[in-house]
Amino acid sequence: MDPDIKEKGFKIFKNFFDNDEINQAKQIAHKKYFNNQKKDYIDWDDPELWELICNNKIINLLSKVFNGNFYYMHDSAVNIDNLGPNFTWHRDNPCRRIGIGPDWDNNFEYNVFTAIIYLEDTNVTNTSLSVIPKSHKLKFKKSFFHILRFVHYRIKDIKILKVFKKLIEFLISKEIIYEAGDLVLFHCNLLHGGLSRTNRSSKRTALVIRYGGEGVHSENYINYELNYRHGKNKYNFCKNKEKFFLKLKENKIYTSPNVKKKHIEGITIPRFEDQDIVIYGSKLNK
Ligand SMILES: O=C(O)CCC(=O)C(=O)O
Ligand SMILES: [Fe+2]
Repeated sequence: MDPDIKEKGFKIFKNFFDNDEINQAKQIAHKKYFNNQKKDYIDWDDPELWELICNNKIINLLSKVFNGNFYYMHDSAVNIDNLGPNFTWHRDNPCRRIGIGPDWDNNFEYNVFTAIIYLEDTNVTNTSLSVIPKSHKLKFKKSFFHILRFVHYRIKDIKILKVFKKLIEFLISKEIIYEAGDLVLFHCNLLHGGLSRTNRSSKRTALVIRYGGEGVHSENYINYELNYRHGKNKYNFCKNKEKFFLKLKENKIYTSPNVKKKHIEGITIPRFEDQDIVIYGSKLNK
């Protein structure tokens, strides 16, 4: 695995998407954005999204990152999201509490990744990505940064402690300023979060796709995405999934989404996950 990603947990690839690819992704976001009333559009059924999931440049990049086969984790979205002022970091993997559950089994290197491609500049959206380097490693639990992160989490809604929160952010995290087309690849168990750089919330549009290598971590992720979140429900509404699966197979990134529901020790399921929002797009103040 790329030593930089292995060590810090993330890597930035500047100007990864060209203008055509950026616009293709933005179109998906717009179709979703205007979907709420009619509910007749699902991005997972859209060949435009399949193209992006199987994008040659992404696949070539991942071939270098993974030592061997890798697969689509049946998890992707192009969303216009509202990043609020009560920022704190999160992990994307099922076992979000460090050290608890199979994601933290040190016998198997953690090999599930989030690929996020930003479709607008930080300067335009007033948003950025904050990451805590090395927080994907078990030894992070023993560091002082782990405690500071916990304090930050506990005070995230307390406005008068804003300066203190900013100080913690300054001490333990790295802010990634992006331009449209930049790709950030990170381990799903790295602490990260979308940051609004103003006092109010800010909207940003991004394409997020998850890929994983062989082994238990990918199996665990798919079980989580399909059986505990809304993956399976999404496919229930898709009309063309067989065509999509064929495309994934052609690109050698298909693994079956039909996995039996298994208990995951230490699982965190984000609260307030509304099925309609996940399937048809976010309800924003339009
Ligand atoms: O908004 C961002 O920049 C990060 C998004 C994110 O954390 C996610 O989709 O899991
Ligand atoms: Fe995330």
